[in-house]
Amino acid sequence: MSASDQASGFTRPRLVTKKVLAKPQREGDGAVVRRSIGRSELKYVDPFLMLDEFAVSSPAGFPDHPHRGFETVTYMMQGAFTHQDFTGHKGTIGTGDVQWMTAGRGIIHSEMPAGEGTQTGLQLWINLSAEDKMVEPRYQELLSKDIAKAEGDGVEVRIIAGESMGVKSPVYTRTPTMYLDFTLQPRAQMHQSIPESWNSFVYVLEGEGVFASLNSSSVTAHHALVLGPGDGLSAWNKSSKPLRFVLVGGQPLNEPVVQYGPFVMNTQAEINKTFEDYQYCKNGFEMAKYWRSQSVD
Ligand code: FJE
Ligand code: FE
Repeated sequence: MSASDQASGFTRPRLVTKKVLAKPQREGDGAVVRRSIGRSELKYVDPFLMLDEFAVSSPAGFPDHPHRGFETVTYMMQGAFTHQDFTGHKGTIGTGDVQWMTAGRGIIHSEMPAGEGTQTGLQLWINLSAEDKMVEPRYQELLSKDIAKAEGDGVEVRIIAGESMGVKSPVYTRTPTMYLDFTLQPRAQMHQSIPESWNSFVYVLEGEGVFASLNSSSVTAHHALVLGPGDGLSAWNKSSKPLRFVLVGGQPLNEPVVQYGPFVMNTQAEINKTFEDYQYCKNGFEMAKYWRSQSVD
């Protein structure tokens, strides 16, 4: 065991089992996303259904659409997004802010860029267990200034969910989840423990990094790396520019998944029921009857 392993307390480093490049594709109304989790080569990393890196300029965006059965986590990288939902909840998140939305039994909302130019960020979809799929919708909003941070030895981490370097996020994760945003200066390295039974992946945002084993080749922006079994991850920045990536991990649900776009349930019968609820504005979709988002221009 090396000194750094001892410091972070893991002994079985995870290796990379899959590397996927997220190429730009169109989604919503004229928006462009780089989808990593959720594309055909990487359908589901239980409990994670989707990871999109979005880049959107007005008038493109994600107009009125429903969700049921999972959570969406929106993390702004640059610029701002305004969301409005059918319960009257409305707000704008800016650079570095996080909106953690538990859609549960049902949300209908719009998500539209709020500023001039290109607004960028990440949206992660986390599945809910059968037990939690029909919970009341809930928001947890974290402003950038309130996000827990830790730093040292050329490493800075923003703790969206979970714990790193002894610092904990206040976010409540119904499906136990870690979501860490690391920036490594040139020559810096990181060692992060990850619960052994969890699935985990890395998504590279900026720069290039060496992940999992020191002799592996470096990985550049827009790549997702699925990690294999083990209890931690190491990464190194051997380049001359900062390296930024997110490390996401979660306890697998090990349940059947039947997805129809924005509805994610356990069985086809539940999906059929969801269509019915949506169509007839029932069981969580009551407010859909007359609601339309307002133009934010
Ligand atoms: C959605 C197509 C979509 N990625 N990233 C179908 F585009 C969406 C959707 C999003 C989305 C929204 C934001 Cl703010 C960022 C995204 C897809 O809204 F929900 C379905 N069903
Ligand atoms: Fe949405």
